Amino acid sequence: MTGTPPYTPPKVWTWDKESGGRFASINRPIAGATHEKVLPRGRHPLQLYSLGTPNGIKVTILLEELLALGHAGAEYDAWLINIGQGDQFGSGFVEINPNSKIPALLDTSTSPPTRVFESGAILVYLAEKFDAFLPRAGAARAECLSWLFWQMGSAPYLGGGFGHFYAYAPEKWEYPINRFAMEVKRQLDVLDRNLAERRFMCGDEYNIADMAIFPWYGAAVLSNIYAAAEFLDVASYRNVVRWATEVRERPAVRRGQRVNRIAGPEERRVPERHDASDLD
Ligand SMILES: N[C@@H](CCC(=O)N[C@@H](CS)C(=O)NCC(=O)O)C(=O)O
Repeated sequence: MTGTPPYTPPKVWTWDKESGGRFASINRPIAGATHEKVLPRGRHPLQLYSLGTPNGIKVTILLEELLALGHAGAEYDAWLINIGQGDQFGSGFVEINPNSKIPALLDTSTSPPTRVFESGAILVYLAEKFDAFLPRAGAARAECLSWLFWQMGSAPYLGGGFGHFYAYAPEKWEYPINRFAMEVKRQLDVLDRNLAERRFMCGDEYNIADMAIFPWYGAAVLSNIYAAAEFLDVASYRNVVRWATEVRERPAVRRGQRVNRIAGPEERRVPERHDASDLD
């Protein structure tokens, strides 16, 4: 009925075979470094170690927005961490992110340098540092943080759940695809209802909640991620499409989306960024 092959879990799980899905070669049940590798450092105060994925571009979008606002202190070097080649398990990267996932930031303007990992923590750190794109207090700040944390909790169902089973698993199994398609459609409806009343996620002001949600849910409605646009009927979430289209047009969003990008059209790839002119 479900198309799921029969499987009886053993008493204790052991890592004795690869799952066969895409990314199987980088998945491990243990943390820590696999090899010694010192991270490179550039001339700017902010050193970003990342890749142009939805989680990575949240940070480069914010950095480009800060630079567009005139915050020269937001100049940054963006170094490529190629997760397909296991760079996230190098000793230098693990020192700044023990969780071995991009993005990770090192702020060398503090003494000693400050490490920040998890995209949401990086967005809050930078927004506070430059006092921009995050309301200072009260209900407006609570609303922004609520939507920011909504993204952190929700996107794993879209990517690790739906995307994994619809696009990357070795076979199509009805049970997990059903379960995660239902949840992703519910999430899109949450966004759609919110954006029916508001121009941006928190009202009239664009902030880090939009920057966090756009790379995942904007891509879901505008970029056919996982080749699932028709399957999920994304066009029916009209308010999300309207919002995502407006966010996509922002010059800083266009710039940020190209940083640390190693896939897609050649002219949109900027594997490393060390100067504004790398994007001009
Ligand atoms: N919750 C984390 C998720 C980061 C994440 O999942 N990064 C992925 C790329 S989008 C990664 O580095 N994967 C490498 C791996 O799992 O080994 C965040 O928001 O920063």
